Amino acid sequence: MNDKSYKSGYVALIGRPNAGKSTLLNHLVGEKIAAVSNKPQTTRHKIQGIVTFDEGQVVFVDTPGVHKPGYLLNRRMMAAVHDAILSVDLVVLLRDASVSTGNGDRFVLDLVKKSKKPAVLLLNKIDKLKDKTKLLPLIEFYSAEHDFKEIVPVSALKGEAIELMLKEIIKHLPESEPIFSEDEMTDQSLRVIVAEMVREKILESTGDEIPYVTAVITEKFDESNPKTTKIYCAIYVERPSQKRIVIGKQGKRIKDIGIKARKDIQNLLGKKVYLELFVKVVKDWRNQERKLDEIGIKE
Ligand SMILES: Nc1nc2c(ncn2[C@@H]2O[C@H](COP(=O)(O)OP(=O)(O)OP(=O)(O)O)[C@@H](O)[C@H]2O)c(=O)[nH]1
Ligand SMILES: [Mg+2]
Repeated sequence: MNDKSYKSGYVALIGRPNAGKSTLLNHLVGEKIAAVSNKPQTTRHKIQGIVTFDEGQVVFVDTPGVHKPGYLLNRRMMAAVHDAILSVDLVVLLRDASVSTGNGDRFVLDLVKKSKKPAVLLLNKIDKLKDKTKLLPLIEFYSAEHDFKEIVPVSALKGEAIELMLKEIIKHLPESEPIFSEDEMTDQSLRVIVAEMVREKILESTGDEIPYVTAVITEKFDESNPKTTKIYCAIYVERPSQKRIVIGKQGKRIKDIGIKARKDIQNLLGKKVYLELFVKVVKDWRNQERKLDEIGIKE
């Protein structure tokens, strides 16, 4: 590591909900550490993913999608975005290139501009574009609006152009020793990752309302048995009617959520897992400071 040209730094992934930030983070670290779903507002707090390679180390900071905050939960989510932008060396603006530009896109662009940080634009989901010339007006629009260091069309899902993107990003980071040791992957505890895997499966298997009113917290993580890790997670909802939805007819939905989450958790731990889920009604948790602290959505 005595090579003078070694570079490292922090890079924030910023964008609208659903742009593909967490998909990119997971691809970069090569493990599923962040929940991904087709529902907006999947990510609720900052998640670091550390990528170490020959030329440098990049600490990517995944953030919640930029949206108008209503509850205290959402205000904290947006505070996490601002905090991330302020604390990094470079900002990556991630934009879903398969949808047309709206007010939300302009709002995020303004955030990036105001930050005065060096910025790279990623036009994501290019695998969805049959006609790649559709990228040209987007590139024109963004280059007229801001002096992006680089503009790279990518597919986070398929892993297209990700190596190229890393090369472009590293150019703009300071020369420095690695920040973390080579084997480190994330700042998230296993408890939090596990809870996020469970929440992801809830988002996948429920309709539009439930995702917003659900939180998951790992209450017990018992590794005393070397063969099987026992994990107990509480699922918060706000009303008894929502509890019934999450549990499903004869407990079918929650069983299904448990089976799918357990599979992901076993993959991550490389070990057998016993997973127990239970649903708690916690009225208005989205506006309760203490509950949010407990869940890990910090001020
Ligand atoms: N086709 C395609 N789909 C993608 C790509 N990247 C992400 N997606 C999908 O887009 C949806 C949203 O992905 P996420 O990674 O959760 O998006 P996000 O930006 O983290 O969203 P929030 O956490 O809500 O801000 C998921 O269904 C992903 O599978 C891509 O490159 N191509
Ligand atoms: Mg996300």
